[in-house]
Amino acid sequence: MSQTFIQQRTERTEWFLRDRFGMFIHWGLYAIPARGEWVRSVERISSEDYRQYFDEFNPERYDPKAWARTAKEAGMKYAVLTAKHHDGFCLFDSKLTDYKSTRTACGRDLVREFLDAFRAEGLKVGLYYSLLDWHHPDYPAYGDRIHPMRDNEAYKRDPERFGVYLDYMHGQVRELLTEYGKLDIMWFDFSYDGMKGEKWRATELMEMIRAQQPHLIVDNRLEASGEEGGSIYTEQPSLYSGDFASPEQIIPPRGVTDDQGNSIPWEACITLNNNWGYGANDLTYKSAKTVIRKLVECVSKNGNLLLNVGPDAAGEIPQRSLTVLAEVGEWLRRNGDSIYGCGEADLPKPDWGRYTRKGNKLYAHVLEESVGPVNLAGLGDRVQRARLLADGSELFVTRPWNAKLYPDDAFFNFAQPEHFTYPLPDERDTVVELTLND
Ligand code: H79
Repeated sequence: MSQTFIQQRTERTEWFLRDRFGMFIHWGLYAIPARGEWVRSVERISSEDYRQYFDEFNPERYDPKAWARTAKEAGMKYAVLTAKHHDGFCLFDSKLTDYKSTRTACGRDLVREFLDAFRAEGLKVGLYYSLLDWHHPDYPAYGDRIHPMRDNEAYKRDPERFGVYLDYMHGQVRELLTEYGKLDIMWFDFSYDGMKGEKWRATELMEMIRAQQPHLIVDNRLEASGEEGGSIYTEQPSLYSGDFASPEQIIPPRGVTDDQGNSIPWEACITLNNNWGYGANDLTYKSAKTVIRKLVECVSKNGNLLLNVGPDAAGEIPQRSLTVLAEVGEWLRRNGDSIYGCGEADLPKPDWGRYTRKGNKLYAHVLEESVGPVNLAGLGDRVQRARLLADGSELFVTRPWNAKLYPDDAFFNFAQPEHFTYPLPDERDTVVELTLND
């Protein structure tokens, strides 16, 4: 039974593991305070005080077609938008609440427009849906570890009524799965303390999801993850273990495997600066070089990168994010063959960078300039030819006079006749395509 489950997971995630690079979009009322999507919790803001942002919300420059072009040109293959974050505000026209974008001044179903625009660009689409809800009157508040009203006794709630919230939550997921066409990913967030697994009625939820959209892939956050356990890391996952692990703000040092050492699908979700939701004063952006190298690191460990943008209150992706994404896309346009459809090489990590691999194509991501020939440890006479991936130009597999001590290794040079000093053609990541004999 679990074997079948893992087979199904392998089939469902095939496109996902091929696509490797996606866009995460955190957007909601919290774009107005512009201090991140946790602002209500961090500053213990009541629903009443948070109401001003609902009354004000009117993102007139929301142009999802422009977002979709940005994602596409960045080389991203899929995108995941927050249909509802922890604050409970819905970016879709749910029949189950008035706390939604269609009841604000903007009056638009932001989710539907997002889905239409991204599908039109040929991108796969996913929705993030928060299991937590700081707006719903039946979600635990007083005494909950992170609810904005955790210290306010007036927000003591009847635990018997948690079922009312669950009906609402399940109902909204059903709406998203039945009223919005084919989705590719559902991204639930998150389980903590006792709020995990069957506390969410997770089996029932997953049965509904699998019945409605069997191809859909789901993250692993209906159950506790990491040090708290979680059965996706075993060979006997439960129905709600999900299809992929979701390390957040970390790239797993050794990739992600189950407890038997089998690789399992995973996706690192990472911010471009230090916030998911728009942070007006957060200018701590990663460089394109860092993003490129982190994407390579994920793929070299069999993982995906879901890179976040936080559009502002007007509906625009911040210019600094656009600049970084454009540069990443420019690199991917010429070097994407070393990312899409690739995975780990099953070779030790080289001194000078990383490997990715697809069949008999081995991609050397040279991050550090070498002195003399570049060493391909253990590859002996397995390398047929070497090309600079960015332009297809010939590089030189050699048996250098000064490397006779290393008969089990292969080497390549960037020039012929051989040189000893090679400033890298792309200091962000110079990719060399090696064709292997086997
Ligand atoms: O949606 C994004 C985050 O809001 C959400 N997951 C990603 C995808 C997330 N939920 N929980 N966490 C992240 C981890 C919790 C971090 C916290 Fe904190 C540390 C909560 C309180 C202290 C970060 C720092 C958030 C507020 C202060």
